[in-house]
Amino acid sequence: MPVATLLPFTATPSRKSSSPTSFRLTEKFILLLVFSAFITLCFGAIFFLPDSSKLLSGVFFHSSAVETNTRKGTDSDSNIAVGTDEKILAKIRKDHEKALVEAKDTLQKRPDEIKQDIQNEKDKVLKEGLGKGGKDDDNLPVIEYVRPPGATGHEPSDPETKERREKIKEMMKFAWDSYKRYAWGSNELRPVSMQGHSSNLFGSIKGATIVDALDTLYVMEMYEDFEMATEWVEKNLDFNVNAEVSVFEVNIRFVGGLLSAYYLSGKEVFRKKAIQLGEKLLPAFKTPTGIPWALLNLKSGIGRNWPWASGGSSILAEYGTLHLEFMHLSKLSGNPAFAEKVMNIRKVLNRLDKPQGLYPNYLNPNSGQWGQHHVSVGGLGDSFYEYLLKAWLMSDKTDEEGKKLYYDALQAIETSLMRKSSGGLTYIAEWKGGLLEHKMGHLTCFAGGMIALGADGAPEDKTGHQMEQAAEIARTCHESYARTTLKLGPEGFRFDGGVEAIATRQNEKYFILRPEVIETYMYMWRFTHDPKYREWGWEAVQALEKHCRVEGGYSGVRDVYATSPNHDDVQQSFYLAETLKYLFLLFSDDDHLPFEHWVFNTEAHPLPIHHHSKKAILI
Ligand code: DMJ
Repeated sequence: MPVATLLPFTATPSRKSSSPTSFRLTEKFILLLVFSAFITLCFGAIFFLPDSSKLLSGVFFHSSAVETNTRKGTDSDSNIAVGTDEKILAKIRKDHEKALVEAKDTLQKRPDEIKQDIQNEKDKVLKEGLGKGGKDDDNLPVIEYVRPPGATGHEPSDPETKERREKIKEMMKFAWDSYKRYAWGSNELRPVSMQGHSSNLFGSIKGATIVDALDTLYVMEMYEDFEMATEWVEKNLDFNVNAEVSVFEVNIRFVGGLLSAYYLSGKEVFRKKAIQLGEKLLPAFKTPTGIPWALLNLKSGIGRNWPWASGGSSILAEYGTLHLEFMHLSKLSGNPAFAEKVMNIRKVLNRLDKPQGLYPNYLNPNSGQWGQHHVSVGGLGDSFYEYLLKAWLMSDKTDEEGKKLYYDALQAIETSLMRKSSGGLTYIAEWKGGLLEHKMGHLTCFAGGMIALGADGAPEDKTGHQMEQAAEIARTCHESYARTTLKLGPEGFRFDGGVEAIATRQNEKYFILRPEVIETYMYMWRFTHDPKYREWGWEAVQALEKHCRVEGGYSGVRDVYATSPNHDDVQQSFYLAETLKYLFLLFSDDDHLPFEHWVFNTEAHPLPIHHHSKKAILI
């Protein structure tokens, strides 16, 4: 068969007529090969390329268009139809060529480039959203939620640890179920009288236990209860109350709890509620210095200070424990006001002289001057120091000012307040107008964990030294438990009058389910893996079970030196937020809420670290 007869499809009419024999046999063969390769490529492109839907729609759409046009054409249109056919053929050829070029481009891309293209498309869509104002229905910026690593954990491989971890979860279940049963919607539970309890710290805001417990339910994978709590928050959590609240307590428990619940679950309702509440707290900063009031009426926006606080002062641990939450509020709301308020507190403090480098607990918000010179790393002072360190850590170590303020303050504490008893116990005393009071509060015991957490970044090779200090404080606080009858720690213990780590005054002998000692065990365990910290934690679990567990939940006790417990009938919300969470983490692997990605607010609500190098939570 002459090869020429195989060519009518490719040779153009002009070529054919002018020189039918102008192709040699080999040329014709090559042309045939090129033609077959072209057809094969077209089919390959149609069926196997990632963007095949586009190609298919292109090819099939045009094919059917040809068919439709042909069908539509009448006999009288035949001349026009010939011209149209040529045009259509030319278009088909052009589309095929275009598709081939696109297919070739895609094939040449590496997988990471393809991924990047997809990301760019996504960003474009989000930016278009932002272009329109970038606001959602609640007028909040559109945020792409990314769950930070370690929000959930897994069972430890060691059977004893696994069993202990399970036990803590059972305790949480009992505390939560009891609250659900007898006090649902109230702030706290009265586990002896089995009814609700409301402290005036929260005004008439309700549900403190629900909000404080949200993240613990999540980290313990109690998802049904988490959903139930979420629904309550959605339908009932209301801040439009005509009542006075403690700005500090509402911030650490409610704002902190809502923020953590948002970061763990990604549920928008928590972001929305946290911001709403944050906005309600802003009027507290309307003072001549910007140092906030301790108490605020959420409806009128009128603030004041505790009547007992020296000369109308604001309290260091209260105005100094807003930083972490407020920085996150600015991030999540796009409103810089929150961050500005807490950065201004630093400015005011920076301008003041500090006696021996120490921060007095009282500061007058009108004059900007210190009140009574009382310094404490326990009540009234404690979490101010904690938030300096954590502000630095949460900023991915970019907040150099926070870092310096923390290590300078710790140095002053070491020099002026840290002492060793004759029996060899290290403690942090309190300072009143230049005189030391050799007393340490249960609250002060959090400092072991704080010092361990900061030891790694300590200047001048002090890491080892600070780890030793942290371990010594943990030991002292353990002794304060071990030296009682109930094996639970007193509210305050002394190192004078011939005693060490023992409460001598009746009003310091109570235990209200506080977390600080267990918090320190958890940090010490993470940093040292010394098994004694888990053992000490387990001792506390046994004491809690024996003396605090009652029919309707867990209760504090009035005297840890008594032979049998006298219950105070309050299941504090921080028992679920902190004590049980820290216990659970003590018996969990380190990759559950790892310190590289999370910091805990002072109520043990985990907040993510904003990693600047990576694309983190915010777009
Ligand atoms: C909690 O509300 C917080 O830990 C706060 O910083 C101090 N007191 C209680 C728990 O003891």
